[in-house]
Amino acid sequence: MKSKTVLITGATAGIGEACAQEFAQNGHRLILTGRRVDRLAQLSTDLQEKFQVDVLALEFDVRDREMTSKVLGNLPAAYQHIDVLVNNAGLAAGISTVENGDPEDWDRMIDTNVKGLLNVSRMIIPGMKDRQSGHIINLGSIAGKQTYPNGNVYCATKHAVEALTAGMRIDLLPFKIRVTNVCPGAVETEFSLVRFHGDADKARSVYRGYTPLMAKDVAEVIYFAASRPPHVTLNDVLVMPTAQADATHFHRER
Ligand code: NDP
Ligand code: 8X3
Repeated sequence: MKSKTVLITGATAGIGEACAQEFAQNGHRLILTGRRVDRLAQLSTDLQEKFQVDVLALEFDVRDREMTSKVLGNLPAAYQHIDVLVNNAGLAAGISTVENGDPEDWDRMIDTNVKGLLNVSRMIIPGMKDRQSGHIINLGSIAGKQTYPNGNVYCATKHAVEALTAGMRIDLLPFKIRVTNVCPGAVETEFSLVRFHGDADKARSVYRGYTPLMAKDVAEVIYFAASRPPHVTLNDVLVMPTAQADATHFHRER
């Protein structure tokens, strides 16, 4: 595909960072966002040097609607024409029954995964509508299709992403804007470290005994979706480790 401007939220780690690598190596101009400014700066420098692409790094929290609007409403001219938005920033916080859950964890998940996605999308969609082109790729999950024990609130946020993706697709249909839901199973990133509030042993145990997806595996799927010709949309992609049948069935060998 011709060179595009691609905005990736949550590019400081995991799937977002792998997407940045994937789009950069294919020669696309990037806008990378996240809260950890050191990582953003390092990644931007690395990609600029390695692939000679333009990179704009933007530090903001997608939960902060005012800041998100301010930053995305004042993009430098060269970055205003966004062709692809990858709504990737997201997290799970905690894993427990509802009555034992921490309401602060609920707020983090709902505010990031649902409202954060909306905060970013509302700033990017008008330009796409004006240009009658664009592609929004949302990070759903197997957790947006099924629920699993103690996953209640995280699963609810990813079910919301599924609904928002379908809703956006209908609303944006007259404007030739593609909307894709990419739904991975288990991917070994910082996801579980964040979910278990920094407990590395618990995080590692999630991926014990089988080969999970790597962030690059998901980034390649996202790049494939983004690089289809304009008349082709991948609406919904469920991508799983071979050792995972659904949200709860894993084949562990070790
Ligand atoms: P990581 O924890 O490795 O990366 C998450 C990214 O999101 C980081 O760059 C982080 O940046 C960013 N982020 C989190 N909260 C915020 C915030 N409030 N504002 C801005 N950026 C934020 O996780 P993954 O790469 O695994 O997750 C990426 C997406 O993929 C998520 O939406 C997740 O739900 C989804 N997913 C993950 C799966 C998995 O098994 N790993 C499976 C299915 C879906 P920073 O902290 O610097 O702000
Ligand atoms: C992340 C995958 O199965 O932990 O969305 O919910 S899972």
